[in-house]
Amino acid sequence: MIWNETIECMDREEMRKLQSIRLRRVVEHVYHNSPFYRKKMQELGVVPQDIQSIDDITKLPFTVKQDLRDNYPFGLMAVPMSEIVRLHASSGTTGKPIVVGYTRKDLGIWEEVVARCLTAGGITKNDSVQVSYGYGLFTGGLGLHGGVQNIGGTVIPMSSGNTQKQIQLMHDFGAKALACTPSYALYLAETIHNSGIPLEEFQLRAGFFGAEPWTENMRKELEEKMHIKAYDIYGLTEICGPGVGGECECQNGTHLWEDHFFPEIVDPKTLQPVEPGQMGELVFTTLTKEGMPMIRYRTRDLTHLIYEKCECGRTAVRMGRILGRSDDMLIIRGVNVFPSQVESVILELPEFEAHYLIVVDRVNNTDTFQIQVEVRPEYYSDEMNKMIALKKKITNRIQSVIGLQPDIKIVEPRSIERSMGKAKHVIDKRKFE
Ligand code: ADP
Ligand code: K
Ligand code: ZN
Repeated sequence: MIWNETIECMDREEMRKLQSIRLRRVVEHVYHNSPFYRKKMQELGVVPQDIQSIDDITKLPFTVKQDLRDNYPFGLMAVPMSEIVRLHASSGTTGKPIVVGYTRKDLGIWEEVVARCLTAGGITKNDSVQVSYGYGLFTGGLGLHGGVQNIGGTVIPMSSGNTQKQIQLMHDFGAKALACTPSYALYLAETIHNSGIPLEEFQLRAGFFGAEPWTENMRKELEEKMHIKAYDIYGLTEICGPGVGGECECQNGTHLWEDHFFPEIVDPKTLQPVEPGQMGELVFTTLTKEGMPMIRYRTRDLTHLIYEKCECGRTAVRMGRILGRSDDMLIIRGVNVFPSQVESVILELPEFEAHYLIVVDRVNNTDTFQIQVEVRPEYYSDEMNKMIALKKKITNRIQSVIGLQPDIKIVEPRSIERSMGKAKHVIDKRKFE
């Protein structure tokens, strides 16, 4: 099932023509209506006439998160506030929040792309979708909400939290799909299991998980725990929110809706485009946004793009799993570590749950690398030897994958705090020195 076949399956040359037309239009728009972008372009000596085709995109300046902070709150709006019908914001980790504004047309585009994602995951107007992303300034809740309504499905606007009730209503209302972070999905799965209600009494068959990095092993875990198909949905506030891309039933990369959000991959150091298919930093240009267009926005997300046509029939470019944000990369004793690598190893071992916490510190001028991980109840034992053997097993495995010996702390089942939104997997105490 394809929501917008003309676009999603468009011949790639045709797509480039469409992107070229739209790029010219958005560049005109920001040059004339956004003092911020006009100034940036003038600094590079670029005028709208220099941008004729999508290939000219590399002539345009990059935009970074700090630009949004420096222009807080409304400095990047390219339309009068009377045209802005919705604001969203992301807290970020430090400093001022990032604020984005949408015109009515922008909201329509958002509803369109989320509809594509849901349809790609097999959801139709006959289905109900429980939206357990947070509602409010965070884009997750209202983003999915708009998409479900657009396809004519039944939205169950749960928001996050109230976990017992989530389970009850999911059961009673017969939700076909669940949309939330993978961390919260894991928590919900555990709660279903503990509720004593047999899984067969739920009608859930798909999950739309995103807003944080997750791994293939986490997908397997969630699919097995809930008897569903788990689909990736990707997005970020600056570009529009969830729905910038979504996975199809082939589950082989996340299709990016490149008629609206043009993706590039650049080397994060040199900012030059990488060879097609190589890993680098994902950069987006919004081709159709009115309220707050983004030109070459650096996401900090590390991934690669796949341009071959997908088996589902869509030609829309696919993105590989996001390794993490470059900001999330830990450098421990000189070794680069992404939390997603740790997650992947933990989930390969049947004895452990997907709940973990990485604690990094510096003691006597040396980095310490502790991983707290929960053992599954059926493997938990009072016998010292058994636990020591388990610890050795996971230590060796992580050392061989990451190249760094961790200090493993096996903790009791259910002792690591559960997350209802984006999970916090790292405590880096070195930052507070
Ligand atoms: P914040 O910056 O406060 O976390 P956002 O909700 O805008 O606010 O977060 C967007 C970021 O979340 C993305 O840039 C990416 O790092 C991460 N993200 C979103 N969806 C996914 C996904 N499906 N897979 C991996 N990471 C994701
Ligand atoms: K308004
Ligand atoms: Zn596909």
